[in-house]
Amino acid sequence: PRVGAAPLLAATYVLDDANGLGREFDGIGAVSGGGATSRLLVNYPEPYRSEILDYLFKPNFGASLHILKVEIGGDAQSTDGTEPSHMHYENDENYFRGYEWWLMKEAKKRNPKIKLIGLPWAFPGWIGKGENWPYDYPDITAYYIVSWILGAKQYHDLDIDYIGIWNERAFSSKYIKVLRHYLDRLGLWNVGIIAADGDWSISNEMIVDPYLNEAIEVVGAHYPGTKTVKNALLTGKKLWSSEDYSTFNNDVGAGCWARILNQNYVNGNMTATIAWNLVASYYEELPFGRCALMTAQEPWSGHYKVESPIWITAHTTQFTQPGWSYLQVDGHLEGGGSFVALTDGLGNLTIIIETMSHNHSKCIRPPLPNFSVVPQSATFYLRGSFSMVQTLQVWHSRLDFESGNSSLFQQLHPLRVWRGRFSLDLDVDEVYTLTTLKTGWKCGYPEPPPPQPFPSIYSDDFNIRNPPFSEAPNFADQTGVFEYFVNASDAGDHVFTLRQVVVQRPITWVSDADQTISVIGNFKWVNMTVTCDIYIEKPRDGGVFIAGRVDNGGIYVRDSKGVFFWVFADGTYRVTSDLAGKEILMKGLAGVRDNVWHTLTLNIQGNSASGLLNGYPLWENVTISKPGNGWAALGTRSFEFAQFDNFHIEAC
Ligand code: 147
Ligand code: CA
Repeated sequence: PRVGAAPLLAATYVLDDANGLGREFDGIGAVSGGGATSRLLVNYPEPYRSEILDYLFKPNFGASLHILKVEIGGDAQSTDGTEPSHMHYENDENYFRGYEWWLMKEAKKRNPKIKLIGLPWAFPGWIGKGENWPYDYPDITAYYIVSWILGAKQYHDLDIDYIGIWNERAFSSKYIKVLRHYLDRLGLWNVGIIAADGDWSISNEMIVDPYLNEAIEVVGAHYPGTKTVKNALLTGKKLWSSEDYSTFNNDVGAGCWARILNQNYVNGNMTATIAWNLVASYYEELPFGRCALMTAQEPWSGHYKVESPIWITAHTTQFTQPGWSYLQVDGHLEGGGSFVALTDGLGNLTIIIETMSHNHSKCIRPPLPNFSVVPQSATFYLRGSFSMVQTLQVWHSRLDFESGNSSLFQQLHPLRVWRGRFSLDLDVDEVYTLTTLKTGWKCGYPEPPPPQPFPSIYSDDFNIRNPPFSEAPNFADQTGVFEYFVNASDAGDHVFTLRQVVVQRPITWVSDADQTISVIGNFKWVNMTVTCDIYIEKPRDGGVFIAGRVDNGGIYVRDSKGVFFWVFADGTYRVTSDLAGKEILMKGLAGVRDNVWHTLTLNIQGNSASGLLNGYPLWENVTISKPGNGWAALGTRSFEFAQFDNFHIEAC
């Protein structure tokens, strides 16, 4: 009853399967990695960790994702940190590093049908024999990738469904064919190749190279802006938005996600959409903080937040499955917005409608051309197999940008279909799911604990015999990889330590630093005392540091500033205000040697810093200006082995 308002725009839409169906639906998913986006999740205490995983993966519960895509760790920076490779060195193989194996198993436990995808962002240096390029030795690269797939099966009983080439970087037709050949030779026919996780341009080569076309199962484009290109359609392949979203997870992020989930098919014929990223489990001040479906960035408090994109996901995922088919419809609503309709071919029908307005559905990229959405009435005619449908379950969300009081994924009264038709009044910024399925569910868990800052007193002695993960809690590696290590022959108290293990510059995805670094703590820390036992392994020019007020990481790690206290195997020390070591505040002799344990202490108070070696003052009253706050950190001078023990911070 819109008294006094202009008559509501009214239009009709027909849903009919009599002339066949549209494309097969392949699922909605999310990416863990690219990079280190699940880093803090693994150390959540129970029951919160399981709750978060349930919200993401459990069918008919929350996001109920159909696809999980993970990074194949390459020992290099891939956005919010590094992820460890299963082959740090040429003769090295270990399928228990990092957390992606664990995450894939947790996803499978909840949904045995979830599809798994692996994609590298970076590669260990040996793959390129010194060149920063993974395609000079395609057999080596294929062997490395196929090993990851075989390791997934052998050590974790995980079947990988799809494998990618090189995230957002060049592809090589030669390499793709070699990879396909390796897969086939090993009987991995069921592993499909997705290419090339960048723009659509690979399709230009596919349509003139039948062997390349044959090798590829899915053309995957990133941030396609809901559109595809002619040559991609001409390949005859499945088209996916294999990475999308990457938008801050407030209601605008939810609006972005709702719009592209529908319109990637409506405008672009894409049958899967994958969000970067799954869960924001990295320090929020790293790049793209909270650009995830939900947030779980405080393992120390147990606090997490199920954000609105989770419930937008549920509108699709709870009511359709990979293997269903889209109906042939235009999908544009006359008053703006879109709809898709899907069927299992057995009489079930799911319709998802979104009416997101322009300003409430902008994604991080690409720029969104203008359009308008108005309140409208939509009448749907159900024909063909659907003419028998009598009632539809109704699930509804309304993003409210004025009150901030959005209503998310609420079940409304079922809708009667009268003589094969029904009408719906649609407002702006709404999502409706109309479905024959009665399995929809929204319940959830009690509120988790409230947020807390990172503890201001924190220690780790790394004394753990069988760690559940290869990395110590809360350390977020930004260049290099820091792993738990056992010195079996150590007679003293350094049997269990943390060791930096990347000794050759990787084939990078972005500009990793020339030093290695792992950050930890609270970005807002100003004053702090950091103490750590250190052990340089590399003679002559080897060196390590501890640091405070570190102000950058992720793809910007090379530019990190802070207060860095270095000691070197040649017996000297330095204090610098940058990771690169160019801005020297103080230097002198320390007497530190390689292959001996020493204790470093860095004390930063106001605009002054001091350093201790083995408990004795080494340098004092060094004046510091910028940055005013940041994380604590440790690391090495180059890609070299070094160990750390008895890490301790007191900060405020
Ligand atoms: C993507 C990466 O694949 C992700 O790992 C993550 O870094 C994500 C953050 O938004 O971005 O890479 C892109 C970087 C730049 C563009 C597109 C994707 N771009 O400018 O179009
Ligand atoms: Ca120890």
